[in-house]
Amino acid sequence: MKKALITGVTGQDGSYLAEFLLEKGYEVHGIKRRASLFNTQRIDHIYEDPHVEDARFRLHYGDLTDSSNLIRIVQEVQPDEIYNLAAQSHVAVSFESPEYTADVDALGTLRILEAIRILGLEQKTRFYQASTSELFGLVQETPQKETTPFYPRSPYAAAKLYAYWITVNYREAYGMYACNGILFNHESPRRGETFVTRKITRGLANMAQGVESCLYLGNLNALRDWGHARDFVRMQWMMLQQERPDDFIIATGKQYSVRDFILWSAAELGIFLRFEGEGVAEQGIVVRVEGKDAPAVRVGDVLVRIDPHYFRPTEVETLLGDPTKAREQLGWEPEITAQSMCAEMVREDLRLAKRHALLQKHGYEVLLPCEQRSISEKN
Ligand code: NDP
Ligand code: GDR
Repeated sequence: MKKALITGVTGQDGSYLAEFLLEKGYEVHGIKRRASLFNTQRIDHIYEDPHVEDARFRLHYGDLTDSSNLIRIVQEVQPDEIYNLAAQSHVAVSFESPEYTADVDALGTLRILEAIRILGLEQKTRFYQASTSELFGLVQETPQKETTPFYPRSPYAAAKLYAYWITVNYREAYGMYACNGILFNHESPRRGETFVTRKITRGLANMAQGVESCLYLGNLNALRDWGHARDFVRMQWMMLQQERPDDFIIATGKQYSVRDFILWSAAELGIFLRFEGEGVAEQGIVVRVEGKDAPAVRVGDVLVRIDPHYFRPTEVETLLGDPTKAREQLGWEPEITAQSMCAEMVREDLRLAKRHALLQKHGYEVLLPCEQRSISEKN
């Protein structure tokens, strides 16, 4: 039985990858951080009681800033494959916590590579690094390929640039099987609530049910190549099954704006919006409401407003990936379109919003966590 170790197992990708590897028959170990509240919501459904002798899913406390802890876990698990998905992954937050972001995202990667080397596992353990399209930042070529020059535009991207090159370096210096997956944005109903897609689907679903009153956003013109996390974790595994390690772009090859994503999400709820105004005065106004999923919305309501707080000091305006190498060398193709992913996210957030509204209606006091309220949300 193959053993995999996943850092960031409690995150969006970690949860899908753990499911995927368990289905493939792996023994899966995950590193979770100690938190003052439970933080395993995304993996609770696959959790196995560790007292069960043949449990195939095990969690270890750990942190990418703690090398002795990482060495001990790698020593204990002796993994065939390590997927390094843990990161401070929010670009806007990285401007607020640049040093911590560098510690986790850049040095954290080095710490794992060193753990493999110190323990003499260079020939046994294959390593996957969660690299990112943010490396292209101020894009030098469109679409972006494996050969496109990098130009990072945030502390997050600069930290991930170090992680990218240290992974290449350990492959070349020590003959390790180490790969970078350069992933473009990928989303799902499990996406963190402060990334733009989830913020939109959750915010609009809440407004449709009368749980929130307005969605505040930043740059609506940003263009992204959005895929589904489920498609993308499959490719992460495929990259470690090749004869030789290599780096690949993982993208859909299609590009849409944040504004497009808002319009799709609203339409899925039966709400039709028109954008009026320019710059920070731009607003998304309801022009038609159809169906019964948006009982709290009226024609003329302003559902979307711009808050310059969400503008970034340096923005990545446009990203579009060319996944030709992944298709030709690995036979990988994304199966889920951005539009159907958006619909899936809206349906799931609508289910949560309906539950919330129902509890409120029956007199239960339910508060949105402060970070989940559009108005007070920081990122
Ligand atoms: P998430 O933010 O959902 O998950 C990040 C994970 O890292 C969480 O499990 C988090 O733990 C964990 N983590 C954060 N800091 C530490 C730390 N110091 N030590 C140990 N664990 C830590 O990210 P995604 O699942 O979306 O992304 C996975 C990886 O892929 C990340 O490295 C991200 O940068 C990268 N990436 C993501 C893309 C995307 O579009 N989703 C695109 C390209 C790259 P906790 O749950 O406790 O917070
Ligand atoms: P990104 O994702 O920065 O591409 O990083 P995010 O969803 O945060 O932003 C995408 C674009 O939307 C614009 N935007 C807003 N973003 C947020 N979060 N909140 C807003 O209110 C808002 N309004 C407009 C942003 O300015 C940006 O242009 C994600 C992360 O998963 C990274 O870890 C990963 O490496 C990259 O994708 C690829």
